[in-house]
Amino acid sequence: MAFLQFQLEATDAFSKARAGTITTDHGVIQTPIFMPVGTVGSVKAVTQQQLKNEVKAQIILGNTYHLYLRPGTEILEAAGGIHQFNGWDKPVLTDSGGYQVFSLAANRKLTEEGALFQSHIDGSRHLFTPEKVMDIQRSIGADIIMAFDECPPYPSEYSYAKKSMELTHRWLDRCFARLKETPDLYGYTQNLFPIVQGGTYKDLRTVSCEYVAAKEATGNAIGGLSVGEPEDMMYEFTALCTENLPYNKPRYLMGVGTPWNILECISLGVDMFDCVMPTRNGRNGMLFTTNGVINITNKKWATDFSCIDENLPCETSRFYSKAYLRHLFVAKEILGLQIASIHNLSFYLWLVGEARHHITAGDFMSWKKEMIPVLKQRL
Ligand code: PRF
Repeated sequence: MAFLQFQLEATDAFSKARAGTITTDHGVIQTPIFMPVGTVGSVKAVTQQQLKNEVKAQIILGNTYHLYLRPGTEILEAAGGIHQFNGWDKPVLTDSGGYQVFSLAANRKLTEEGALFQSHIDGSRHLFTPEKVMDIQRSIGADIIMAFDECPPYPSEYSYAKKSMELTHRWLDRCFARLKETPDLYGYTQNLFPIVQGGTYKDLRTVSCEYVAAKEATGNAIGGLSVGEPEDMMYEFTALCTENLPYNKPRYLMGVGTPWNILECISLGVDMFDCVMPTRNGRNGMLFTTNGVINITNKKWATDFSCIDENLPCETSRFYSKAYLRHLFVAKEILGLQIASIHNLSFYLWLVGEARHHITAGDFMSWKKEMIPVLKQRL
């Protein structure tokens, strides 16, 4: 049992894109990779078998905030950790809860010690500290665990972004200290990824990258982006961060994004992505396909008996017709949510797999240039 390893396999000559392999105690991940979001230990509407066989997911995400509130660490520990509990035996990453406390919980209060909040489920009061969040992530047992951070909103004043970043850095030190004092509970190694913050200020981002890089973690994350800033600004700050983070470690851009965001950020040197978009938008009838974006509830699909996407290796995308899926959405059948979620996730995994293929083949940038307008098309 060992810390994760990152092997670079190919680098693009015309951009900063790279193809690599991450090896964890629960298996390998081929990068660039998209990680489906399984907030409460379940990717909404998709079974673990479907994730493996149809979506071809290699790693999924969980959220500390949700898993702590329900089912709680006692049950997770009794199960022997998240992999044993939900049956997903491949790699898992958990977010630290900082971001979720600030987007979901009521009566949040931030102090040096941590974040006080009330549960969005029953109003009960809790305190998340860096130490507590490390302990919870020990109990959950993900292969990759995230540092406890504060993600300032966009826009934020310089003085606020600076204070917030400094707090995130002090919390980061406490996360590493706690992790060192506590053992892996389940016989495999957990990897702590620090998170770069610093809002939309270049000097702060640079300082934060240096602080994070000095931790010599097995991988590093970029937080605080895709929080409402213009898309070009998100790219600008992603580029600044990838330039200042270690070259030989995986870089994870948190909460990004659309299919075209992902291709652009791969070209900027990002290796790992997660986003609720394929599942959440899928449940609202928005489908991402190899030909463009579809609103499946639209009348125009009522008699289109062609399959959802003929170009994907996913059986669900090739088996069901657009007309049938539209009918399921109109009739509010739960099968519709399941098919849309499986399809969108399969599309995202196909997209990063194709990106990897083109990086290795040496034509990533020309492929990306051709692909983006097609992906953005509204059908
Ligand atoms: N921090 C953490 N999780 C996150 C973010 C962050 O900044 C974001 C921002 N896009 C998404 N998820 N811990």
